Amino acid sequence: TRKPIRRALVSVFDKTHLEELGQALSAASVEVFSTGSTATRLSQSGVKVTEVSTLTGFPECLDGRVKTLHPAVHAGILADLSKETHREQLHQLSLEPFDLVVVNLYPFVDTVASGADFADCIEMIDIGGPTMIRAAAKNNAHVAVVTNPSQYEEVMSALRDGGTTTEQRQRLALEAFRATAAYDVAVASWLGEQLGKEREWMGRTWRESSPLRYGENPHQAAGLYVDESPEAASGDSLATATQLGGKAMSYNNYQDAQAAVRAAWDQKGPAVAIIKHANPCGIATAENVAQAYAAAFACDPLSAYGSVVAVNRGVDLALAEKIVPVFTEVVAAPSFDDDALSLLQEKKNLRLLLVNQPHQSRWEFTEIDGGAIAQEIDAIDAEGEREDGSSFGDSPQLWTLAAGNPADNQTLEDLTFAWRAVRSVKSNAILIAKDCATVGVGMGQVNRVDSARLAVERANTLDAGRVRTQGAVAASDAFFPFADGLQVLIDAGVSAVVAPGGSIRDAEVIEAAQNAGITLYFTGTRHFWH
Ligand code: 93A
Repeated sequence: TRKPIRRALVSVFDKTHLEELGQALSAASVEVFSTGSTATRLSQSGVKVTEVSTLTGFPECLDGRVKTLHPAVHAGILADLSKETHREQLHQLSLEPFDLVVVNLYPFVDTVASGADFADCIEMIDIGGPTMIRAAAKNNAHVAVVTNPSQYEEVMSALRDGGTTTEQRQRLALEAFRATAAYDVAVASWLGEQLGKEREWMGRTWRESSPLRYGENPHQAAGLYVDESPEAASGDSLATATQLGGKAMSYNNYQDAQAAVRAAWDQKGPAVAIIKHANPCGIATAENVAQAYAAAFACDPLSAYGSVVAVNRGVDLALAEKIVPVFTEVVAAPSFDDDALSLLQEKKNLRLLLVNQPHQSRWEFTEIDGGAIAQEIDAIDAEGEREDGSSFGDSPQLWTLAAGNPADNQTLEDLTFAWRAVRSVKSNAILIAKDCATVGVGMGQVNRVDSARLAVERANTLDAGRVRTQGAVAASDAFFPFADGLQVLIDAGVSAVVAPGGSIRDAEVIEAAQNAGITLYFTGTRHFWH
C-alpha cells in the first residue's frame, strides 16, 4: 500500500532541480511549506507555498539560526499517526502531519574546503536541517525523507503512483541517517583538527598523543594515536598507559607490548608473557607471577634478552627480583608493589607501564594500497554452532575428542593453556607446553610441518639436550592439512594435541593420532594471527 503525499516541508540550500520538484508537488495538489529563500525560489517559479514562519507564528530569527526549530514543525514530522493520542493531540494543537520532508544541508564541507575562516565555518554548521531530517527518518512509518536532489526523480514518480511505499520510506530513512552521520563526522573532524591533532578515521576519533622517535626503522616517521571514540577503552589501556619509569616507548616497544598484554591476559590464572618481535619467547601461568615468569623465561632464555614482559596481575618484589638480572625493554602490568617498583626503577632504561586488561574494540583496520581492510577483532572464547545445532568453541567443554582417551585433569589444563597461548603466536603456529608453560614455540612458517619441526627443535635444543617434548601437549592455531605436521609432534613424544580440525584430510590426521595412541581434540575454532 502507498502512503499519499499531501503535505510537504521543503528547505534546501542546494536548489538544483527545485523548480521541477515544486511544480510536480503543485500538480499533485500537495500543500508546500518552505523556509526563506527556498519559499522565494518556489514562488518565483509559480508554486504556491506557505512560509514556515506562518505555520509557526514565529519569525525566522538570529540570522536564520532559528527557522524551523519549532514544535509546530517537529510535531508535524514526528507524530505517530497509528496512535489515536498523537492524532488527537495534533488536532488540539491545530497542526497537521507532514508526509514528505525535503531538506539538504548548509554546505559545511565545501565551506571548509574554500578556506573560510573559523567563524564562517561554524556558521555553516546546519542545525535545523539535520533535526528535520533525523525526525523524518525516525518517523519513516509515515514520512518520506529526501536529502539530495538526485532523489527528486523518485519522489516525482511516487507522486504519479499515488504515494510512497513502506520499503521505500525505510530505505530513504537509511540514506538520510547516513547523510547526517557523515555530516557530523565532517564537523567533528574539522573541529578536532582546529583544536589539536585529532582525526576522524573509519568512524573513530584519533588524537595524536605523542610523536614517536621513529617507526619500525629509523628512517620512518611515526606517532602514537589514542582512540577517543565513545566506545574506546578507558583507564589503563596500552595507548594511554601511565609510564612509571624508563626511556620513552618506541614504535616497536608498542608493537611488542600489544602482543605481550594480549598473551598475558588471554590466560585466566596469574600469567606472564615474554615477547620479542611480537612472538612469545615464553608464556606461562602458575600459582604466582614470580613462578610464572620463571617458567616462561625457561622456555627460551636466549631470546628473552631485550624482550617485552606483560603480567596480568600486580608485580611483586619476588617477580621484580627475577626481572632485574635480565635485559628487558618493557614491563607492562596492572600495578607494581612499592618495593618492586623501587627495585625496577633502579634500571634507568627499563620502561614500566601501568596496563590493564585489554579492551576489545570491535574492529581493527589494516591499510592496503588505496584503502583498508577491516575486521572484527579476534578474541579468545570464540564460539560457533554447527549445522546440527551443536556448539563448538575455545572452551574445553566445547571441544570434540577426535582420537585417543579423554585427557586427565592435568593434561586438560595444559591443553587449555596451550590453546589459549597459541593465539599469541604468529601463524603458522605450533606451541608445545608442559605444566602450563610453553616449552617450544614454532612461529611464522609458511607450512605447518616446519612450524612443528621448529617448535620441537627449539624445545629440545634450547634445554641442553633434555627432551622437553616427551609427554608434553601441543596446540596448532589452524587445522593440520595433512598428517605430516602432527606426525612431527608424535615423533617428538607429545601425548595430547589440540587443533581446530576441519581439514578435508581430518580422517588421515585422526588415524595418525590413533596409531600413536595420543589424545587429539578438535575445537572447531581457528586463531590465525599475522
Ligand atoms: O540555521 S539553521 O540550523 N536553523 C534552522 O532552524 C534551520 N532550518 C532549516 N538552518 C536551518 N535550515 C537549513 O536552511 C536547511 O537545512 C537548508 O539547508 C537551509 C534552507 O534555508 P533557505 O530556505 O532559507 O535557503
